[in-house]
Amino acid sequence: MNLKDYGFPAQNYSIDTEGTYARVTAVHKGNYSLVTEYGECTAKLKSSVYFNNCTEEFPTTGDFVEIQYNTEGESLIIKTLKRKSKFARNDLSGHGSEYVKTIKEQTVAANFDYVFIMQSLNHDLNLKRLERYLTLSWQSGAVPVVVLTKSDLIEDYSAQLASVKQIAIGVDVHAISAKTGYGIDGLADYFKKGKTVVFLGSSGAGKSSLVNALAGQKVMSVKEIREDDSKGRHTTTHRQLIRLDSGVMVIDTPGMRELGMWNVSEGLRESFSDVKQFLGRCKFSDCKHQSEPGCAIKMAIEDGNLAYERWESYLTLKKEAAFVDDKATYLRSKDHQQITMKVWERQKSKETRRTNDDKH
Ligand SMILES: Nc1nc2c(ncn2[C@@H]2O[C@H](COP(=O)(O)OP(=O)(O)OP(=O)(O)O)[C@@H](O)[C@H]2O)c(=O)[nH]1
Ligand SMILES: [Mg+2]
Repeated sequence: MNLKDYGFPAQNYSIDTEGTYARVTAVHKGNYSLVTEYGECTAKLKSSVYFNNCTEEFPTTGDFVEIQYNTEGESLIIKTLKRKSKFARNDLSGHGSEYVKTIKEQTVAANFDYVFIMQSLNHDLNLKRLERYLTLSWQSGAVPVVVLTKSDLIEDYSAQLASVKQIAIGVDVHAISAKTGYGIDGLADYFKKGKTVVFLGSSGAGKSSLVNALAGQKVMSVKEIREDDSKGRHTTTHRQLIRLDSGVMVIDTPGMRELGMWNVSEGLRESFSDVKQFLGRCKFSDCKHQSEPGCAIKMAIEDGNLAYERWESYLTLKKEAAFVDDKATYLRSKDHQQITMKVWERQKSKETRRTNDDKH
């Protein structure tokens, strides 16, 4: 097997490396599934690199890594290679009321060329959620594409399409049906050999169904959505990189319940370019965009050049991102302090043991 077939940019890496290069196809609680030039294998992280020194970023699905290949058992991951893109969110799921605890970056996938933001045209369509996806996707370093699924269920979806196009500025929007195959040919430009596409969206949006339609066979499980509220059943439970016969890699992901902002300065600039064009144009440079005279934002809204909802969304996401950034910095320093304390404690108990041994 040649790792280049999995999108490995071999020209950027030395062939004299002591280790072997690999791509992460799935992560299962500390166990990594990889593809290497020798075929598929499983691996764990090398503790001295990932846990003791905390120098490397934890690998995620889609990452290229360097490993110590073991022909007889589990290999060891020794380095996470530089990413060309990553989708990171603040993982708010499963936390209590104390907001400070909810600051946790989750890197969903890495090294992809396109992010397919998937929402179904019937019950799942949600513009506020779409704005979140677009902001995080622009930040990822790859190109976002909106894919509206289940077109076969709606006779006329022109209104939905128009409202999505209004907020997905500079982004291609496609309506498709995995069931009938409608619109799938229109995605051909993204599915070029060697490219990687990550599928994101709520449970039940039809991500795995599109994987299967592209593969021409069942590679991922698909389950009916709940009839009472049309919610998905969280069928896909881990992120999986699949190489299609066409030489394209697809990363299927579980439906995400929460989509908290992380570092999104670039993402906000791109996804809210309609808002950004008015910023900095106010009469006063320190304008708070409240009741000051000559406020360009206020005038744009009054003149109908900017939708109020867009301004509101922009403020909400910006505020959330600033809060997260603040807390993340705080928690990082706290983590560092805790690690230092643990090392000291370990050293101290070692010294105490040695002193006691000397006494006996
Ligand atoms: N009518 C119709 N149903 C579809 C289409 N695509 C998916 N479905 C149905 O939607 C349901 C959920 O599809 P999945 O592909 O499992 O959705 P998913 O996004 O992978 O969901 P999770 O794995 O839970 O995140 C299944 O019952 C599919 O048959 C479509 O184009 N048309
Ligand atoms: Mg799925």
